Amino acid sequence: MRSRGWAMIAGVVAGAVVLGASDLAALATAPESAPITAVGSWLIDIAPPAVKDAMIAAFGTGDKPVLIGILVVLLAIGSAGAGLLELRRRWAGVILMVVVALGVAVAVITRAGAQVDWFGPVAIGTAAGAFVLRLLVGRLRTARDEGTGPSRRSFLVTASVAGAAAAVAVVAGRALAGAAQAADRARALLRLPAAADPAAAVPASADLGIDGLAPYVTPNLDFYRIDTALVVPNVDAAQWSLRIHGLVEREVEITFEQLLALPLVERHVTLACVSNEVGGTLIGNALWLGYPIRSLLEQAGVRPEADMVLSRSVDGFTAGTPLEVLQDAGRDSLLAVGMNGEPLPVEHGYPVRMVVPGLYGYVSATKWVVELEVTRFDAVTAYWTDRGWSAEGPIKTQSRIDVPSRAGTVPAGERMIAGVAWAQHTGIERVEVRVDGGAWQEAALAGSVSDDTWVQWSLPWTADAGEHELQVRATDRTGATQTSEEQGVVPDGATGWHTVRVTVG
Ligand SMILES: Nc1nc2c(c(=O)[nH]1)N[C@H]1C(S)=C(S)[C@@H](COP(=O)(O)O)O[C@H]1N2
Ligand SMILES: [Mo]
Repeated sequence: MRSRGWAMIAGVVAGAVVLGASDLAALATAPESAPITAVGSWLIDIAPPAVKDAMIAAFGTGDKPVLIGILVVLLAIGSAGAGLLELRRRWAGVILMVVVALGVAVAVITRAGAQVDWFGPVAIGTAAGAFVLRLLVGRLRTARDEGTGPSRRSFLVTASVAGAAAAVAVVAGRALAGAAQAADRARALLRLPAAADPAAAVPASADLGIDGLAPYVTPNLDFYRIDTALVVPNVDAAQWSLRIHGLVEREVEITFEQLLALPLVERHVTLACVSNEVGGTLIGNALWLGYPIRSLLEQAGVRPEADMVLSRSVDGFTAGTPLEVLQDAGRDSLLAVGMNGEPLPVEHGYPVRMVVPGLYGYVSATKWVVELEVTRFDAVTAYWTDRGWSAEGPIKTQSRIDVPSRAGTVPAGERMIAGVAWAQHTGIERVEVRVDGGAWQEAALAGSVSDDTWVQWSLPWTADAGEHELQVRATDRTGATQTSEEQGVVPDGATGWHTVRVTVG
């Protein structure tokens, strides 16, 4: 191989050293200060909505590993370029690294909760990488100028050692960062109090027990996850507090201990994401334990001119929720601490999140929540509103066919068509199914605990061999039937009838 090829390898090794050294340094600061993570979360913040929506649509919950992967590839390409530059001209590659590092530094310091010492990882990583680049390209140059072998050999030895050290540092850094998650350990030790106002028992009739049909209550591990956090916030419950301020008579601040000492209620609520396509799976039903937000707002004394609560997460995310929904005595809007009988999983908002029946998550379900600002819709905008989504986000009535699934062939004969339907806080009145554009047939509805959850439905079907098109539509308790008009998820949720084509054989 010619010197240029080796110089590119030198660059890639130096890039790996940047990653390894900065990951280790980030152990002393915060995971969010690691360069790749900081740049990734910065990109998430500034990405045009269309790009974000496409990422979620294409990769769902796997969008973050894909983003990290893209950044690592870009880093490798840029580093190879730095190697070439350095070979052409002494210091040129190092200058490229420093310029990129300055950009990364901007990404780091604009993260929510950033501290000055968060510059440490990028500085240390760049210094280590630049040192390795100079060393390796220096060896190459000597070999080239002298046309001798030994220098090339010492290049290979140095590159291998640096590369191996970088790999070990990346693996160790990631592993130690995971182990250092105090939130995981504290959560494992936490015992939540029993609810003063327990949930209604789930009737056996709520689960039809059909293979492939979403269970009435979604297990925590299967619950969809959507958020902008590249690394899950690691919140110390002992340090956590929630501040209620803004258009209030008196500011209220509540600690985790105080929250747990309040009379808690437990309710089943089905959470849904506005990015859920028709037929999509960004929806789940869980049993939430928490304290009514309405009672906290009462303590603070809301001023009459207010009409919105801007909830803020420790990670900088915000949601704007209509005040009247949060104050509604007939609606259990919760400051939740428990999910399906456990403390909130860290990725679902530990220690505290919001859950509001009937509203999409982006306007209501703030995870790792630390602040409620009582304000006005005409005074402030929330995270997704700034990115082209509607300020208000009531969940649209929807229905989904889970069985039979699109994949594979359905055996001919007596089958069940089954799925779920939801109109949170309004309730599902009726679900209808039609086959091959024929007459609508009413499906049987399973049981449910309240209008705040989805409901399973089923319809027996005599399946004849051939291709068939199945469609579903739901009618809510206001009498409104889902529109057939297809609308994408932007700006306030998808519409249309879920349609599944199956082959019966
Ligand atoms: N801090 C924070 N909270 C957040 C979000 C976020 O990006 N950051 N996303 C919201 C959105 S869009 C949805 S749909 C729900 C999803 O909650 P889950 O991940 O527990 O299912 O969380 C909401 N809360
Ligand atoms: Mo969402």
